[in-house]
Amino acid sequence: MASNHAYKLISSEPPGEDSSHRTYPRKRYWLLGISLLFNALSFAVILRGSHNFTDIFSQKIFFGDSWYSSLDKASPPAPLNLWASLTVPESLEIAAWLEAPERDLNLTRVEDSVLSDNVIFLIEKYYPPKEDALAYLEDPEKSPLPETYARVTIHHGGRKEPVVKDYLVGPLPVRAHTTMRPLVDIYHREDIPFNARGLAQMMEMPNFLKRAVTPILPAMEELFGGTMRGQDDDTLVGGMSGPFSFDGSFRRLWMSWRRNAAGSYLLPVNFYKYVDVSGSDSSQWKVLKLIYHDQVFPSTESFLEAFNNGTLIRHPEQADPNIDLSWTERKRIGPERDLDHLPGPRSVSFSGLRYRVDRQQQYISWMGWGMYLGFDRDMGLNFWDIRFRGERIIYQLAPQEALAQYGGNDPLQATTAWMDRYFGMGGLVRDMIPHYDCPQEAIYLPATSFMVFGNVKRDRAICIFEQDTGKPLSRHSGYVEGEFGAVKSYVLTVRSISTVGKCFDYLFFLDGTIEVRLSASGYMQGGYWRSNQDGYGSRIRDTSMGNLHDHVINYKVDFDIAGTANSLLKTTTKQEEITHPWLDDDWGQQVIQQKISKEYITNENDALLKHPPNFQGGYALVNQDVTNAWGYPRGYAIHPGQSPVHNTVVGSKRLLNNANWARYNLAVSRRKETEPSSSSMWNLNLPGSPPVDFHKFFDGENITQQDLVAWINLGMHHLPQAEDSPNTKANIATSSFTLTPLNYFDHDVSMELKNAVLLHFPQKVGDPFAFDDNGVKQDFTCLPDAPAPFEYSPAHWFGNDGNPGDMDPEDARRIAEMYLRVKVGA
Ligand SMILES: [Cu+2]
Repeated sequence: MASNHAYKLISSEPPGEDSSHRTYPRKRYWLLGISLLFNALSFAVILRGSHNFTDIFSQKIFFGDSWYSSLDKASPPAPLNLWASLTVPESLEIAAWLEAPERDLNLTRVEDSVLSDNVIFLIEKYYPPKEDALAYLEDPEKSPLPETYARVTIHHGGRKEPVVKDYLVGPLPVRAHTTMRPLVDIYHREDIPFNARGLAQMMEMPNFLKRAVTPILPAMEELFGGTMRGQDDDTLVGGMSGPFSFDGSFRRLWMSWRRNAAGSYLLPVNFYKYVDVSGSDSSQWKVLKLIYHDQVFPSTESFLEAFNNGTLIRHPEQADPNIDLSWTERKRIGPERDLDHLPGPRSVSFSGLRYRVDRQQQYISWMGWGMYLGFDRDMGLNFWDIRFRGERIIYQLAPQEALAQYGGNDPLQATTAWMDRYFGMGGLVRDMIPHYDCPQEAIYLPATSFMVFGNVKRDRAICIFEQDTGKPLSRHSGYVEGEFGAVKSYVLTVRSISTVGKCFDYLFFLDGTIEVRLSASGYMQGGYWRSNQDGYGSRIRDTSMGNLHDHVINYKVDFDIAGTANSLLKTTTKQEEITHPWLDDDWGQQVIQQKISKEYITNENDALLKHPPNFQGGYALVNQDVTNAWGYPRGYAIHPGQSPVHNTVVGSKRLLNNANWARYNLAVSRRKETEPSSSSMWNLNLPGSPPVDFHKFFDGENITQQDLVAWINLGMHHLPQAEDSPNTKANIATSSFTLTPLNYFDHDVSMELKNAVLLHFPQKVGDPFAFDDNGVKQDFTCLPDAPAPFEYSPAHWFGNDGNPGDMDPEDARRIAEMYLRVKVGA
């Protein structure tokens, strides 16, 4: 059996969760505090009289983002966030309970394990039943606190028939009647085949590659002018494609060799291997096929034979060890632009931040909005109990899955259909780069998620900021008193960035509108350019191309419009030709115009939906039993935003039944505790028999006045182009949908905002307009304090022994890049 590298954390501080929050040494904190206090006192002198000094001081205006506690605390409707991640001590306690001999699980700590051991893959909060949660939110004092449960995933590699199992452990904290039972009722199959498992033993693949590559090392070094000997300066690395399996009966994948430089994803060398990595004994893993520049070899031996006897058609241009790879770097290039040596504008909340955050409970409120934040390993940031002006609109808003299906004229691209949930979009959330990822004055919130080697805590996992949208929310010019004015438009953004650069944005507007937006950036997964790749993407360098692919991202929106009983309203506009007797004028009696028709979709099976052609009409969730003042059912409409696409490809074996949600723009189903998500982390590797088959949610049930969930997609048909090099740009690779009140109110509620102006026409010709700004003066001034110095720190790891420590950078890279960049084992 291959030896396994142990991921031991390098201990940095004594145990204790809170001790590692700080990124500044304590002494520097004090100095910073004293200097800021002095600044604040100085500024107090020049502040306008209308400013209450303590108000200013209590906000964050003068301080960098470490001073969260200065932000005014929000008041959540119930004191406890039911969806908060488990704390490090909580997950350690569960791990200890699982490891106890009486559980009989025969567990090995993952850092000391091989594939044939039983290991804990995941320990995570299991969200409480909605009924219990709603009762608690309704009356937190009298209602019992819902019991806490954890979901635990164990890789039973030690069994004769290795298998992956999910368990429900609880109630928590661990006590006498805490039990564990298989968690099966949320899946469409009993067990997860071992071949579909997540990545736990990170060194198995590098060690296998070492074995696989050793016989052909001289050939590869000659053909590619590179090395892959398991050294720090290796110039070639492997990269895999998914899925790894169809139904769990095997685990096989295509791998590509790439230059080990910045953006290796764009630097393939046109050499591929199909490898069998099935089962729990990695000594049995083998290479099944090799392809060098379209020459197919059924074994390593036959490849070597061709290499040695001269029948291999070589491409010597690749053997040059000095190929210029600098174009994939992100270093600045090109001419300077006028005035670009100056920093651009940044927004400053001169009057203090206008939102409130309960950092402990992760609750945010702003301008009538309120919401709890949750965070999980699979998909990261999610939202609970989203209320506007005191009423719940959405019980849960959560991303579900992100697929990327590729095309190409090579074995890797033609077979890739990633589903990112597998890798753990939450676990792979990156600390924001302050000022560059979010505005300078953004508030950052931490998130903790379990990532096989322990808990990873990121101090800047989530950012929150309010911005002026730069245009009015509503306005009208006019001459009659009361009609000339404008309401300013502000938006609160809550953001998290996952993997290499997927920016998940949730924007809250003053009129009750929510925009869900995803912007993607980072390096593409590119292929080796040859003329026979035409039609599958674009050449972006001498031998590099970007390959055609579709992104589709699915979100769960558990609406509660004026209660949980909701219906799906379809609105269509159509052209009509109509005659009226009163139209007997110069134009004739016939008029051609458009007309609205509305119908309720009553059966779930009819609720797998596409946006209507030309976007004529749309869909909304409404409560038929609760109407607004004008007799319309109160509702929220789902508007397509930018690039509202569904997946182009239907029927591919690699996405046969594991991403059926991607066939539509949106779908609406009855909400069930047994259908918490449209996907699972194992769906990637089980397209033929997925743990969650979305189509099974749609079983003919009536959806009239029921608790409904809208599953909404956004995405992008990514036709790469030269400007995707080195990175895809977030302005173009953006997709969104909007949820907006539809007769939910009796009028536009943003008219209640005081950040508005009403202009009065002058009495006398030539006089300036009089105005009413509701007393909200725009002339707050002060010199904002210099932003905190730029600093960026690695995530905090808490090992499975509970001790905090630093991750060796190479281990951190390995965990972050998983199968996307695999260096040969040492
Ligand atoms: Cu893309």
